[in-house]
Amino acid sequence: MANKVTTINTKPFDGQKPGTSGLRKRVKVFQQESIFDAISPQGKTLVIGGDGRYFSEPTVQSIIKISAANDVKKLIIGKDGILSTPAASNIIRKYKADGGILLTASHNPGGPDNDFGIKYNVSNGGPAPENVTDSIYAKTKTINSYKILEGGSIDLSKVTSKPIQYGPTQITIIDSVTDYIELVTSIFDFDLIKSFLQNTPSFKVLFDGLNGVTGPYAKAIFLNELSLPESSLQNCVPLPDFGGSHPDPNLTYAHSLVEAVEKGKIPFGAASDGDGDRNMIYGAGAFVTPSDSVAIIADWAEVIPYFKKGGIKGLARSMPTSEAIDHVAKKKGLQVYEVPTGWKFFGNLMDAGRLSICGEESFGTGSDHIREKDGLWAVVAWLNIIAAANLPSHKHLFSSAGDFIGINDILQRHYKTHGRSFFTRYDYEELPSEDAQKVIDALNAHITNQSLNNTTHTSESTKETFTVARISSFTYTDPIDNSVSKNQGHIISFTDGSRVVFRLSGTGSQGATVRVYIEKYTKDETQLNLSTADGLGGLIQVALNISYLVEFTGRKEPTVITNPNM
Ligand code: G16
Repeated sequence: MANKVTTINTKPFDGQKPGTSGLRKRVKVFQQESIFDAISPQGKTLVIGGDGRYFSEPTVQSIIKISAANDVKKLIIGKDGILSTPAASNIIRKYKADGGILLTASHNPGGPDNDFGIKYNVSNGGPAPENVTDSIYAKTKTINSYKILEGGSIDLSKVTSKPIQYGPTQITIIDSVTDYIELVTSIFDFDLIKSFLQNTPSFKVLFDGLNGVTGPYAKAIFLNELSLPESSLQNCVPLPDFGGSHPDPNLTYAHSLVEAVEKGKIPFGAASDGDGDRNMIYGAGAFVTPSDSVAIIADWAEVIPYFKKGGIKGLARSMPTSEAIDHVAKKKGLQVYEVPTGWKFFGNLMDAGRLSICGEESFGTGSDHIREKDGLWAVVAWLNIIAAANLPSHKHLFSSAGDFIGINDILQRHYKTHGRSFFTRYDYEELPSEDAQKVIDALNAHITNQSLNNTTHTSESTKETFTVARISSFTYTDPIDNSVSKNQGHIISFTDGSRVVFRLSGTGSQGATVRVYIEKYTKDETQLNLSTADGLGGLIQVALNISYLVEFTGRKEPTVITNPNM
């Protein structure tokens, strides 16, 4: 079918450094040149998939040609070039591939004027660690040619019954959904969930795929496996531009879910992002912060067959994620790890058998069943927990008088047992890089001069005072391979245990994004039901005052607030 190798001249080009998770750029930038041959894939088996966003199909065809010219042994490609990020991680592991190329910019918008992205995952199924992304980046700075094998396009729309030979490369097109459903149904108690749903007709479920990749996976889980009606799904047709929306499951961008849940008073709503690794859990009047979500899943893990059988080896969170999971770990006598932002940092701990459940405040939750976060996994975990909470063996733990134990009952019980970490995140997106850097430079100066320690700050609005205990820059030493990751965010700790974290996002495609994470813990029963804004009180104001963020950036308001009013 194909045999002539052609060398295409190219030149090094700027700005190709992979961020927190892969390289994300405007489509127009990617159209200029290719970086694929930087990963040296000779003799390897690679999995190819992605969220099906605009520009995916031509990119898969390019990858096929470049792979064949580089003597890749085997390509396993999702039908239509589609594999959700968690499904791809599973395929890499299940079929013992050497790695995978995922064409996704995650939750970033898609379409000709929006973002495209490329991620390289390694043989454990997880995002490439920093030493690998650094070597890819180095290659982009010296590249002067790449090879392609001249040949026709492969029909990606048909699952192959036997591999297609393309030069030296065998190509298999697989169903995008089957293996993932097999995995998920082996993890959770689907019989229990199904029986709870059937016996509790007032417990309505709504899943919003935000027109991302999860639609077909959600259909298989909610309609086929759980026999829910079609009305329990919305926006479950994957679209190359996500229907013009921003496929990010948070209260700002997943308004289609929030509105439908509130209008229909739906007890259980959930959404996932463009590539299916993020999730949001939201029932009528009850929003679960991602930090609370992972803590609650960890607390209830024994009702999930996968953990009941395998045990819990350890817990983990990214540094800016609230310490809610730490309180669960303490009660259960489990080790909890604090890693930098980026799912890639959990991989070594999982591979070493030290970590079972982990999560990030950025709507990522997951476990060691794969090496990526997993949106639908988290949604089914919550259904499994709710179904178990409604069994007589657990129901007596709750004082609720309603028809069933729902999201809010579980949250309230959790806060009563473990205390509550009020948490929010302010994002200042698409800032000029120089302005964002001024914020970081000023924090660095405070570290150098130790000028913040023991200073007291008063919020103008609430008159509360907060005293700084210390300011530090987060450095992580991986306990498995001892690799060191520096400059992973600035932490200002206060004497009352509150924390404020500042960091630059590594996933934006335009300018710089400053994220401010604000956290305050309470065990005071009279405070547990406050709104996030009231729970955090004057701390937000104090964080902004200390950093001079408004003055340096000219932004009076953040672009996105996670968890604004709940
Ligand atoms: C990626 C990473 C996550 C990280 C998130 C936010 O998520 O996989 O681990 O928490 O980015 O990163 P940042 O704060 O640097 O923007 P995704 O869903 O975009 O792949």
